[in-house]
Order: sequence, then structure tokens, then C-alpha cells
Amino acid sequence: MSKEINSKHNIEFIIQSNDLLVCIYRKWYTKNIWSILENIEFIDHHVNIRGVLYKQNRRVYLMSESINGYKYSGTMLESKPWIPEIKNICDLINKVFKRTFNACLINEYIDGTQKIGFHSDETSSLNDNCIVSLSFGATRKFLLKPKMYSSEFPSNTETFVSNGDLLIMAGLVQEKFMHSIPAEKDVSDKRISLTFRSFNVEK
Ligand SMILES: O=C(O)CCC(=O)C(=O)O
Repeated sequence: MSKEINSKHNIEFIIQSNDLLVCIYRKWYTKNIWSILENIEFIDHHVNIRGVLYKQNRRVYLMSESINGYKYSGTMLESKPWIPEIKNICDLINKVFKRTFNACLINEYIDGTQKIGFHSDETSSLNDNCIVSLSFGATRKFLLKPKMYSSEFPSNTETFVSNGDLLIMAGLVQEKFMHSIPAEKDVSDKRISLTFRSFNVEK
């Protein structure tokens, strides 16, 4: 087992049913790569909502050599080449979880004023519905909200993501749920999340 990951798995199942899985491997990644993450030249990305461009309340950076960019919310975020350490993490996750992730969308939340509202991720350009997020820095709340409340899912779910935690969303999670990292006025530290996805390769 690689020294970068914690071999004592502490898995927390947040949602688990036939076709849905949300779980968190607590303190999964143990290596300190903060200085590498802090040197990323994050981008202020804009999204297009009903013809109006809005600056996202967080900065982002996309790494991939398989796609030219990721189109979401009406605009395109261009891919940059991999940073070797992050490519190594991608390879490690692919090996451990038997996936084929080929892109990493990185989110930077400067402090608790920055957030991502309830949304589900665009999966039509993915060849695998599984999305994995690895957290660094500040602990933040992570919320899940069913698109349709039911007897099985009658309410929203709240958990948290901390430094080194690996969150997995698989199966029909994007179809049936929305997720969010809400604002938290008491959080003064930065959080950076690496979200790994497997895109259909562009010809
Ligand atoms: O920061 C995170 O862990 C979640 C990010 C997210 O929801 C997304 O990139 O779609």
C-alpha cells in the first residue's frame, strides 16, 4: 500500500442504496501537498445563467490531457496540463478504486464566504458517473438534498469534509440528488478540493 494513503480505512456511508452511493474515506490521503496546491494559478470562472455571466464564488482550475475543456453552466473551462503530483494522486485513486479518471477539476474556497450552491454535476460528457473529491485545508460542511423527497430520502443530509477526506459520489447520485458546500461565516481558512472525473475522450 502506498505511504500516501491511510491503510486503516474509516469509511462513513452517507447514502447507500441499490443504485446510489455517497461515502467518505476519512483521512484517506496523508501526504502534505499544500504548498503545491497554493501555487496553482486558479481562474475566476464565469457561468452563463439565462444569458447573464456571473463570476463563480470560488476559483477553479481544470487539469486533463484527454479533453480540451469542461462545458458546464453555459461556459467552457479550458484544460491545463497535469501538475505531476496531482497526476500521481489521480493514478493512485484509479489504481485503488479501479476507475479511469482522466481529469481533475480543482476548487479553491478562500474562506467560509466562498461556497458552491446546491447543484448536480453534468454527467453527459462522462463515461463513468462516479465523481471523487479529495479535500485539503479547512473543514467544510457538505450537504445533500434529494431532487424528489420520498419515504426513503425524506430530508436533506449534512456531513463535513476535512483535510485528507476522500468523498465518493457514485451511481445515480447526480441524477437524484443535489450537493453543496455552503457558506460558513466562522471558517477563516482556505479549502481546496480535487474533484476527479472520467470524461469521454475527445477525438
Ligand atoms: O468542493 C467539493 O468538494 C465539491 C465541489 C463540487 O461540488 C463540484 O465541483 O461540483
